[in-house]
Amino acid sequence: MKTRNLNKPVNIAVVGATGEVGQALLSILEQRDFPAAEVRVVASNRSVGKLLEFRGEELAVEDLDTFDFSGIDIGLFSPGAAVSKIHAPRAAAAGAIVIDNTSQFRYDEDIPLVVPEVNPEAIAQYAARGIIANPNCSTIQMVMALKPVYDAVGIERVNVATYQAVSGKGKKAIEELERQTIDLLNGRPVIPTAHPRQMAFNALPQIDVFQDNGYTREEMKMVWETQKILSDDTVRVNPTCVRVPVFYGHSEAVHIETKEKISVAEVRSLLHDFPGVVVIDEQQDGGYPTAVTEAAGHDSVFVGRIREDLSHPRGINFWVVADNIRKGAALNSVQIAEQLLGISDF
Ligand code: 3JN
Repeated sequence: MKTRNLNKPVNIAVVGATGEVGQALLSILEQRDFPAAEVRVVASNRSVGKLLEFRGEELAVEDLDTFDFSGIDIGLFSPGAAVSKIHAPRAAAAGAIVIDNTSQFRYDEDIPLVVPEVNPEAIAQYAARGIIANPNCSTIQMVMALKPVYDAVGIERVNVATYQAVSGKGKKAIEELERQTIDLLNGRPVIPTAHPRQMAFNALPQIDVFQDNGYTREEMKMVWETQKILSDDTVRVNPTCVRVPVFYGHSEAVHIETKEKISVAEVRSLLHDFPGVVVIDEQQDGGYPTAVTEAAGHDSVFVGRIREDLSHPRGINFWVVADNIRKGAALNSVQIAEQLLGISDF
């Protein structure tokens, strides 16, 4: 692998630029004034020639199949796992450092899986293959809230139920929720295509495909990724992932069992001090964060409803919301890139 000089404005390729995460990558690079000399937008040949706006300019989408990554310093990839499988190693071989948003490389031992506030030290391991994996959205917001408690008193077990927005499934899923909502309000029947069952006015206990053990792959991602990010296979994770009719922002009800007893006040204070986390926990009507009112369009992970588990001597419960497309995907990738450049500021 070639080495890159990252002490100068860098050349960036956004791969999968026309998707939900790709679009967010562009707007976050712009908002954070990322020191990019050049930004190229790359996607499948269906989108070639489409124009995307960046820093007041129109960028024409280029064809991933023929795109030459030499000259690219950092590739921000979100094209789907099967596509990353082919093109991320090709980009890395050409000398780019790839930050990949798909599940393709997350579980490979020699690929770091990084949430910059949680395990920034893992980034250095990118040198082996030139690829850094970005975790799944549900994992990212959960480990942001677990980490300060884990460091303080250890965590034995995590029970989590997610309430995930349709944007996690992409543009077609967003459009289907819009269409179904309108159809149902107008008394018309709905025929699901993007979601496995009716999505509007409903909750679906399935995200991604079923595994042999009866869990879905989204649920198993939360198990595998939490253990890898915390570098601790002894943390037991028991997830149920549910899709809800929300457009942007995932919510999670998290129940943890700690190794040593910790008070609610201590947990609140640890979370308050943790970078990237905002605590809203007023124990009155509406005194908690929600996906739509706090998370959507914002960068922080919001935590509320912090309380003792009445059924366990070392149990703590809380509620976590975050924008699944920003901190759950694009923002986390850009923060990894900032770490590579030594310009992170949390
Ligand atoms: O559904 C969600 O809310 C998150 C989905 C993420 C997702 C969707 C399709 C394929 C992923 C992911 O990031 O894990 C993948 C994948 O790369 O396997």
